Amino acid sequence: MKANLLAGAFASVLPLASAAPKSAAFTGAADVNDLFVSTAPNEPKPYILPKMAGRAVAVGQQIYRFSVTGNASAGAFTLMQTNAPSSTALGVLPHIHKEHYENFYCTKGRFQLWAQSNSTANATQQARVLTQGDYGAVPQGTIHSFQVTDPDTQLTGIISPGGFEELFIAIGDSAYTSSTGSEYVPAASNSSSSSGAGSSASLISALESFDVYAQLDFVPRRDLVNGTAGDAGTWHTAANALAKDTSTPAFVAKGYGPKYLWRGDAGSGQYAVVAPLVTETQSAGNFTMGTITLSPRSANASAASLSKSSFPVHTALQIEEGEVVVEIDGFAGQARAIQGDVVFVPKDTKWSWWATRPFTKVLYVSGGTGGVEEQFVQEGESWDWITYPIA
Ligand code: KMP
Ligand code: CU
Repeated sequence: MKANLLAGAFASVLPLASAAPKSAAFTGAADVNDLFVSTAPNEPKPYILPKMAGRAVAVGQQIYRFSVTGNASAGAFTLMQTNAPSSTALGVLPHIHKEHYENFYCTKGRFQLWAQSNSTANATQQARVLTQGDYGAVPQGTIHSFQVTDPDTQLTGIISPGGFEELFIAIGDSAYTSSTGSEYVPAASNSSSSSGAGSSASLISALESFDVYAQLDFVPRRDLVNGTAGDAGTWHTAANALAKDTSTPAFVAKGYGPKYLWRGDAGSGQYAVVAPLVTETQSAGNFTMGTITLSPRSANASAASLSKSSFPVHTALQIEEGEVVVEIDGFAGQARAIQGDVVFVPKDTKWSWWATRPFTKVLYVSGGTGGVEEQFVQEGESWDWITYPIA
């Protein structure tokens, strides 16, 4: 049943209408303009947070923006972005989380990520240089640190369970606002506070109530060759597997992880390429994430087949490339989301989504199993390519 509903979403072809006027037939119902918000809401509801919008705080020169909060996802996950200039110092001193699984996705620029399991005896310290689309998994009990090394860098952080943003709000120097939407303050670091609480040994040691346990004896290795140290050898040169369990850190270079091709109805030209980064094997079923790359909705499918499906978990889509259209029950019309926008749909909400542009790519996050990628993977075939067939 679900399969039909989702296939229908891809196989339909209503002309792209702009949002229905508020005065139209849907008396008392919302329209898609009401989806667009300026901060993540305090309880789960459908919303679209435009690029660079949302609550933000400055921690030294780093700006943290919160697209999905613990409250907005009823505790499922936090989705946030960190923009910062290049730095000669660590972005945060080495530390562990006991309760939180942290995921580092490079939206753009470059940063270095260190990870070493503290739960596996004699685990090797890993270091990687992450560029756009690269990913690092930091499960509970992993010593980790990062350093921003390019001037236009954005980390996307996915943290499970939700609510970890309270740390940044607590240690932030100030709320960050910019009427121009500037990524960060274009000014040189000129005081000790500009490197932030995470760079002070005494301050980071006082954060245990936020699930931050400083590991000040950890010495980040600097012997990287071709962007990697530790289990070197495959970084950006050969396939990267996801971790086999819930406690091993892992790194997946863009395009080098496992991939699945989902083919829509025969001859429809509807495709999805799913590249999972976290499945239930890594997260104990607490969340899943990865990327989905779509072909545009076919122009010759039947409008009558447009239908919606729901998932039993909260879903967030961060648009990476192209344009996505969404229809969500209770909101008349169609909303569009482009690069940097985040779409959030609560569990059990009927919705459909599709691409208008070739090679539209989203980063998906689900608050558990049974989410937006599952049908594509289950009905899909193992696939060696980052793109879908040419016809
Ligand atoms: C202090 C901290 C942390 C920090 C910055 C601090 C911390 C942490 C992160 C982090 C940053 C970007 C991400 C994910 C996590 O930053 O514990 O995408 O995990 O100043 O304690
Ligand atoms: Cu951390």
